[in-house]
Amino acid sequence: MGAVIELVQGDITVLDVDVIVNAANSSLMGGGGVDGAIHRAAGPLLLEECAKIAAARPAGHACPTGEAVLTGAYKLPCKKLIHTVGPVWHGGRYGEAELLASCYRKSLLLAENNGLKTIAFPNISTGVYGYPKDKAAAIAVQTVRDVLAETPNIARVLFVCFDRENLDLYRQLLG
Ligand code: AR6
Repeated sequence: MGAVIELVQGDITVLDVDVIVNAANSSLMGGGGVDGAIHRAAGPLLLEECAKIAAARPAGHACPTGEAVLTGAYKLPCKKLIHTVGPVWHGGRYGEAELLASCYRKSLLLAENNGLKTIAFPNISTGVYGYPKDKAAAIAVQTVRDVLAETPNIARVLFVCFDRENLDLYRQLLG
């Protein structure tokens, strides 16, 4: 049985899925955009858990770009959070595509290995980090389709688009 891929418009924090993915930065200490929205909705215990993870790792490298970390979800309706760090867009010749694909891949594998069957992704790197939305959407959809072949327990993947441009791009790619 293949997983279902769905497109959703709006705020990822309200979704009642097993796990939502956060587009974090490598400090894991919060920020703006979807990261800010997730921390506000989850409450201060999320930052406490992130600070503990950060304290055990090299300064500023709590989660390196392209990696993913699992935490509790606290006041959010989902069960868990995955924090992943997308690449900053520097023109496309600095491994950005591989790093962005790695965010989707590592997040799906982390969900699979923790028994989380439904997962919602924001459009990683397409806000403050400046990744061109068309290129990022193509990588997101292709990577998720590829990795789902290795994650038999994942039943549902939601792409959550906050802005209209991303929604239109994903609609085209998903048909
Ligand atoms: N629900 C779903 N998507 C959202 C929401 C929301 N509530 N809010 C924004 N988006 P960004 P990045 C979309 O900037 O580019 C933070 O400061 C937004 O429209 O959140 O990966 C971190 O701490 C965009 O399409 O993340 C990092 O420092 C997408 O989420 C840095 O930003 C990603 O935009 C990460 O930058």
